[in-house]
This record gives sequence, C-alpha cells and structure tokens, in this order.
Amino acid sequence: MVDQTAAQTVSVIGLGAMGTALAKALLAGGHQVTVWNRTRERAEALVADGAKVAAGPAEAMAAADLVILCVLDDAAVREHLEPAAAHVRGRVVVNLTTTTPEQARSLGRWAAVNEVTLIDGGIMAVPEMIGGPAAFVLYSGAAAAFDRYRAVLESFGRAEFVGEDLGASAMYDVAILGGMYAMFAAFAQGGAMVRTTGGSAARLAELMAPFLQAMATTLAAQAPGIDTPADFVPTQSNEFTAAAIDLIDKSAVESGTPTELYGALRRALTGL
Ligand code: FVH
Repeated sequence: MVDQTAAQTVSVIGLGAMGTALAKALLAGGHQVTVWNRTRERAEALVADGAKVAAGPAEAMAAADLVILCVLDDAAVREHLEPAAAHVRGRVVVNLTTTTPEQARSLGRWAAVNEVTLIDGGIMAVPEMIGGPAAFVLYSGAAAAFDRYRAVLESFGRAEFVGEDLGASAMYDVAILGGMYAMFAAFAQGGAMVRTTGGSAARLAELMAPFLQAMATTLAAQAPGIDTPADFVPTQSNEFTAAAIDLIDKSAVESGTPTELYGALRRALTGL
C-alpha cells in the first residue's frame, strides 16, 4: 500500500516541452525524480531543480516505482520501452504520449507479457498549464495502480479516470479535440462570411464565444440521445436541424465563401 502523502520515486522519460513541465511539477511536489532524455542537455537543465539524470532509459526505469513516459509518439515509446523490458518489470508505467486508442491497447498487450502495469493518459493542457487549476489529465487502464498513484498524478492537474479499457483515455482525448477543431472550423468559416458584410472575425469572436459557452452547457442533456437513443425524445427533429443547417449553407454560398463544412455537419447530425 502506497502512502499517498509520502514522496515517491518517479522517473520521467522524455523532456520536451511537456515532459519538462511534468518533471518540474513532480519536483515541486517533493517527489524524488530521475529523468532521461535523448538530448541530454534537456535533462541536465533539471538538475538545479533537484532531478537526478539517468545514463539511459533503462537506468531511469530501474530507478523508480512509477515511470512516466512523454515522448513524441508511439514509435518513440516503443523505442524506449522494448529494449528496457527487464528493467521496467514490476513497475507502473504511465504513458502520457499522445497515441491512438489501438496503439494504447497494443502497448497494453506488450506490458502484460512483460509484467508491467500500464496506465495510458491524455493530457488536456499545454505545458504552461501543468500543475495549475485548469489542467486535467485523462487516465485509463490499471485502475488499482491509478488509485495507488493518484496523489502523485494530481501534481499535473485534476486526474480523471475514464475506464479500464486502455484505449479509453485516448478516445476521450480525441473526442474532446474533435469538438475543439469543429468549433475552430466553424469560427474560421463564420469569420470569412461576416467579413463579406463589413464585419470582422474579432467582432464575431466577441459574440460567438459567450453563445458557444451557453450551448456547451446543453451537452449533458443531449448525451442520452447518444447513450440510450431508443429511449430519447429529441426536442428538435432531424428535419428541423437539417433545414437550419441548409439555411446556413445557403448563406455561405451567397457570401461567396462556399464550404464543405455545413454539408458534413448536416450529415453527421441528422443522417439526412
Ligand atoms: N505540448 C503540448 O501542448 C501537448 C499537450 C497534449 C499532449 N501532448 C503530447 O505530449 C507528447 C510530448 O509533447 P511535447 O510537447 O513534449 O513535444 P516536444 O517538445 O516536441 O518533445 C518531444 C520529446 O520526444 C522526444 N523524442 C522525439 N522523437 C524521439 C525518438 N525517436 N526517440 C527518442 N525520443 C524522441 C524528444 O527528445 P529530444 O528531441 O529532446 O531529444 C522530446 O523529449 C506528445 O505525444 C504530444 O502529442 C503535448
């Protein structure tokens, strides 16, 4: 049983912008942190904060009970973990590298064979936000290990466990990012449209942001339409929604800024 209040031994592998922020948050939390990075200077920069620099990834993994990985992609994760299998056996690895859900599950199969307990994570923050009140990280996989190290992981921000399927945190991560990009695409298109009437994207931002914030509060009420559609009675019919989107599309065409966006939205939202 890990004492949640005690300092832990933690290794951080990968010290790009995000890995460095994670290591600093752990050091600020009083944990004993060993670091390793392919470019050694980035690791040495953390010595003044109290980090110990390992000679290689295997040494870093052997140095701690909890190993955090935050490198570029799944291929770089494999490059570090696979040759060091003997050194990471029996440890808890938290992979905070962005991967697809299936890459996370595949790494889980490797972990099971090599007696590694794996937690996958999706960071919903930029490096400057780490350790601050708005940062949160999605976790999935080994629930008992997550509970054991929850207090350490909260050094980064709010810790949200989303399921034992290792692919779950990556799936929530991309779902949230998809919402963000859909919003950005609609703003870019809307900005181009209002400019044809002498308006500006800056003015649109002032008007659109509070409206979208209010709309975001209705997501929970819409969730049953996706989770339990057979029992859900929509307040707005698909035909009404399709007609509303057609009007927006027609206005875009009239403005000379025709777009693929609204047709795609119509199909996604209504199936029509
Ligand atoms: N930065 C952010 O805002 C986002 C927020 C959401 C989550 N992401 C993910 O975090 C992973 C790391 O992102 P990062 O911002 O730290 O990225 P970089 O600053 O570019 O650092 C990349 C680190 O990966 C190392 N690395 C790259 N390729 C390899 C390789 N083939 N073998 C070993 N290490 C590799 C790189 O090392 P070096 O260039 O310093 O030697 C850095 O440590 C990422 O999955 C984001 O999607 C961040």
